[in-house]
Amino acid sequence: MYKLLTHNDLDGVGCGILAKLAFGNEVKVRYNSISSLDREVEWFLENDEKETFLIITDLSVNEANEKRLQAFYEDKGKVQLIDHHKTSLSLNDYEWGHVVVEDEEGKLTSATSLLYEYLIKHQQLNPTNAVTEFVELVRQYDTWEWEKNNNQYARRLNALFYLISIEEFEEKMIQRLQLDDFFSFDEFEKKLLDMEDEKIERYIRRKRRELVQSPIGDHFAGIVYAESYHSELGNELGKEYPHLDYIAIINIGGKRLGFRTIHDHIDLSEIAGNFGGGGHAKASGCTLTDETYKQFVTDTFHLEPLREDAKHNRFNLKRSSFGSLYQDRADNLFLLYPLNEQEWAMNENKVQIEKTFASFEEGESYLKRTYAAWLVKDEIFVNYLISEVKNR
Ligand SMILES: [Mn+2]
Repeated sequence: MYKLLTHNDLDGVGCGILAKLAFGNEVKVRYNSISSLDREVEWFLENDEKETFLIITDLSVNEANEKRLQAFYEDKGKVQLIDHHKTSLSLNDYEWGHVVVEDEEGKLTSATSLLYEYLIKHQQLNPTNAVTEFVELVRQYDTWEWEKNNNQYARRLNALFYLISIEEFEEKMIQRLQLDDFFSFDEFEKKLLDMEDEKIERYIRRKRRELVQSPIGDHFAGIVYAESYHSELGNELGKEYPHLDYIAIINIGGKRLGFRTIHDHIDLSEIAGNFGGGGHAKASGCTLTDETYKQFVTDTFHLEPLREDAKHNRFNLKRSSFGSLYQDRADNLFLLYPLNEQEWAMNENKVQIEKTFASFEEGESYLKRTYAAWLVKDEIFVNYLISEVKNR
């Protein structure tokens, strides 16, 4: 018998699906949150049969269980832990620990991709096209590579995962991976996913108007309240406001704080770590404590949301050689324009400020961080230009 204890997200359930493909009725799979794993491990060590091979994927154990598992292993118990989180790397010190963050080719791993390799190597599972495709989609989603590759297939696989129950997802996928030559969605799933996409779009449009910004520690954060679609929301808001180092998403009911970034120079596992949480470089989270509540909720509650840049302009465009016109809540007007190939200048109410910028992005970031300014509509821009001409 095998027992698999794994995470309850797509990557964790991907492991469950592979284990069932490999072992069929010979494996019992339990899906866990990060916080419930240690209880499950203790329960296994106290109650399960000695013959059962314990596999743990996509999660790591606390120090006490680390010791218990080592004792279990020394006592001829069978255990294998497979994970890809940086924070678990020290478990490689044990013979039963296999933690790889990046493979030999420099590709980021996921628990599902590591387990797939493991099962193939031990000849417990035959690789097929469909399974290989499925594993790659899960890996791309879990490592955020899908975003760089714009792999909508991977994104939709995760969306489907959250639209149906884990049991239903498992069953559908196992059947498909056993029967089909290639991995694909059926017509009903496609329709369901299209409807979900539209719903997310409307949700994000609404949330966009609620975003506030604030310096937090050494960083500049965007802050928004949301209970669902954290990844999509963090991603959209991050792209919309590149001057923000990261987006903090507050779930008051769940007492959780999620962090998302689109920037490579930000390591969110570190930032969440400072607040007692953890995760990846581009997505992490922590509990809403008294300290984080004060910084992210109390101290920002009075702030006005950021105004959105005008979307349908034909003339007042970003990076334009004529300049791009912005406005703040005090009705100040800012024109950001190129001086030459290497330098951008800024006029505040028609007077050039001393500071210049190495790029449009740098200038806009300064404008948005300092004045929370937004790109104005064409109408205001045209009037501005007319008055400029008259003054001359
Ligand atoms: Mn994972």
